[in-house]
Amino acid sequence: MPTPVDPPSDLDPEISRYRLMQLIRRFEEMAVDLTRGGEIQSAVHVGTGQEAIAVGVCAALGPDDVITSTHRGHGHILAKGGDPARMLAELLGRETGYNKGRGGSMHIADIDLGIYGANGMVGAGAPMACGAAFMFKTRAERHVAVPFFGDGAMNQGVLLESFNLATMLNLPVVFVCENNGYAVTTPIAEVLKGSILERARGFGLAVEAVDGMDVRAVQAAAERAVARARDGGGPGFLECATYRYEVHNVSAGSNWADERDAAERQEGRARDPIERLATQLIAEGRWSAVDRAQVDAEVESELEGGLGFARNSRRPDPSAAYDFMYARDYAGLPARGVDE
Ligand SMILES: Cc1ncc(C[n+]2csc(CCOP(=O)(O)OP(=O)(O)O)c2C)c(N)n1
Ligand SMILES: [Mg+2]
Repeated sequence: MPTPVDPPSDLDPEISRYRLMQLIRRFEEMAVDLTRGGEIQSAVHVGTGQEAIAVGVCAALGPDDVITSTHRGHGHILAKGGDPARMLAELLGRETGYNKGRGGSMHIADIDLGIYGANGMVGAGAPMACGAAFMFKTRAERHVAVPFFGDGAMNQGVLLESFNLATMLNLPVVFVCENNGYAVTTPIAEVLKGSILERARGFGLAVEAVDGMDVRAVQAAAERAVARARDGGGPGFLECATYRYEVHNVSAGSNWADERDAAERQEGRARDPIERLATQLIAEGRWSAVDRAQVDAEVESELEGGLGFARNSRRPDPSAAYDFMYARDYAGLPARGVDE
């Protein structure tokens, strides 16, 4: 799959961003259905509603820039060029998956694409991105590292340490906070003192608040922050206001009720980033409903193909469940037993 910075040449770049958001939306809806249906056996955290942040930010990145992601990482991974077929295979626990079926949703990574991993530990991607940025700086490479994280992660000490490190060392990092207003079911306003933006500004980060439901606005803000960081102008911080459509996570057999206010949920959905971009493109005379339906059909067929690939792939043999878990399984490292 081409990376978003290298869209199919026949597509208007904005239409390719629509396509990518739609791919993420339908991938995650499919993941939810497969999980509720029992075919995916681990929990999935989906970011339906939040697609514009992943797509807008990754549109500002090049192939050598890196991202770190979260427990809600499918969108980031797809936006940086991840292969939906291998991702589905991973979710279905197949050998052809990104982690050979041993990791599931929260461990998908593709180092060659600059995807330094989804991450089940809230906030843990931020210091990893600082490490990557420190490497770029040490090697005098003009690349940028972008950690995505949620509003809840703003209360993790490691985030604050990362902000300090990034400004003290003037690292090429752009922190991207996806503020969906909740950490699991806790409204962020009940647990975060002060303001997210002012907290980041206090560390000397160049901050900007952006409508995370508007892919154009996200991309423009990301381009400013990435260009500054790339030129040695210092780390940045984007607070992207967004809304998560689904419950916090979905797992087979559990059916969490959504405790959020119905009017709030409706309001969140009314800001839909995909509808918004489609409406803009059609109103500007650059696209038609027919062309949109064609792109949507292509997305469906790509995902159906990916699901077929995943379903037809082998499951790991249970006796090999621990293979590839430890670095000793990789070439060049001495073989060591699990108990050593
Ligand atoms: C260090 C750590 N603490 C707690 C958890 C449990 N946990 C998983 S997701 C989550 C909420 C995270 O909220 P936020 O950062 O806003 O991300 P969102 O889920 O809203 O995308 C929590 C507390 C965890 N995975 N890691
Ligand atoms: Mg949140």
